[in-house]
Amino acid sequence: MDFNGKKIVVIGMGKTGIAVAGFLGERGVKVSVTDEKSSDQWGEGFKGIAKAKWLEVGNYNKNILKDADMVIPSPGVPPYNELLVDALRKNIPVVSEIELAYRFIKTPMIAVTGTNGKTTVTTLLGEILKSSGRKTFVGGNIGNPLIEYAGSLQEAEFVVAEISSFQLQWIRKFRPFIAALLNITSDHIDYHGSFEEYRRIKFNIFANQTKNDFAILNAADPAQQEISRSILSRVAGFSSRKILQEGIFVKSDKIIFKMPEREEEQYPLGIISIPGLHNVENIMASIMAARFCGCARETIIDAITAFRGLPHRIEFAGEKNSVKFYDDSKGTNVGSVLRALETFDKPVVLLMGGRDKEGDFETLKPVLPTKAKKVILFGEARDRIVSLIGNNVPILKEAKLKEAVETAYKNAQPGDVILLSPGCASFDEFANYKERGNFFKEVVRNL
Ligand code: UMA
Repeated sequence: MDFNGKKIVVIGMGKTGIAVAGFLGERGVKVSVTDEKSSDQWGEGFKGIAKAKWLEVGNYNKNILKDADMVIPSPGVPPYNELLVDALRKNIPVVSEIELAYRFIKTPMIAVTGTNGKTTVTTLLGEILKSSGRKTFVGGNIGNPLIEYAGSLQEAEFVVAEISSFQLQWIRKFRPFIAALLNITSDHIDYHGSFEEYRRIKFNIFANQTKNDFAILNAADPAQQEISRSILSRVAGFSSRKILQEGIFVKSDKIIFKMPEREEEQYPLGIISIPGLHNVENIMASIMAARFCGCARETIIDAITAFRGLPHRIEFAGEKNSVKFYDDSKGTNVGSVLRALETFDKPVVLLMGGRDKEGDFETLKPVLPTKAKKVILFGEARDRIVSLIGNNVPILKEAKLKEAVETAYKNAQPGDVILLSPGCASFDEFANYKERGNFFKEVVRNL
């Protein structure tokens, strides 16, 4: 990319926008930044670049696009944002931060996407590679923008990148040598406009792969199987539900990995300590990616055995009078609520709610009577959820999470499980899902 004398507009001054502006400024670009919030609410890092000569702070309106050669929106800026729409109308190239980073990253990249499980797979794969003695950068949607690595000395042997649909929206050449799509269920409809569009954007992860690359897909998902026909790279499927001719699958108490021109390998299911069939799938995708990177089976087994999962994902959060509490605050869509419910072998008291993302809560209607004893709804989304899940399970409503937890506890009996799996974003009450999960644990401690 030739940046000489160019003007690039960066929209959004959170983690991504600030890192992108710094990266471009150091390379001689005139960077114009803007944000819908006032500058006192911009990310911490802004102070570090605020006085740079190459920086211009612009108002949040179309004038900022004057003479722009490129626009780089932060992931949270939706495609219907009026600055973006205007940029496209004026034929100004719009690219995402991961696209920019990709153009500069020389290290082989493994990209992991999916509605749920991507942080788990990204983290575990990073652990496996590191235990194999491979220096690895783990980044992307997980928290540290890829552009930070692009601007560094790039000393890693592999980059493992968690990639969201928001980041895949504006790619052109982004091409990971291994791309994994774990699953797709409804999410972020408020951003993408429809499930079909969300799915189309997710498939972008394979768009530029060639025959030397690997595509890891869920072999039990008909939509993914359909798309696999148009993927140019080598497709490797995983399934926890059916035996595959090739790929990775579960057979009795083992995971079997079977690929042409490779000896069949086995991994005992007993090495997995994180709960649920969805995590078996996450582990299978991680094993395949790790083997394609050349990690040894024994090292993979050791790393999986040591992996205890991540906070706020069906995490045990304490016990009071024989009532067990689980924090699944990361469960921000309906698919993840279903997975969390499936993990327990008896009906739970379910805490659900927060800020709605136009979630497809009607999917829960047939499941709740068998999986939940009671549902306590809270937050902005509570009334919409009631209208979609029906009344064939007892429902109570509270405005805030604290009261919802207290009501759940009052309504629980010894031996019950109280599960926070909100199926919604946290932003109506909290800064993010971590803050919500930590608050939940604190309320539980104080009951
Ligand atoms: N903003 C605008 N106009 C808009 C929208 C936002 O100006 O239309 C401004 C906001 O006022 C704010 C800034 O943009 O100042 C925030 O940008 P951002 O929301 O893109 O947040 P970043 O801090 O850059 O963090 C992003 C990802 N956030 C989102 O995708 C919403 C982080 O993922 C990611 O870790 C980080 O880049 C580094 O790559 C978070 C996330 O919630 C964890 N991701 C979603 C998810 O996992 O479901 C996709």
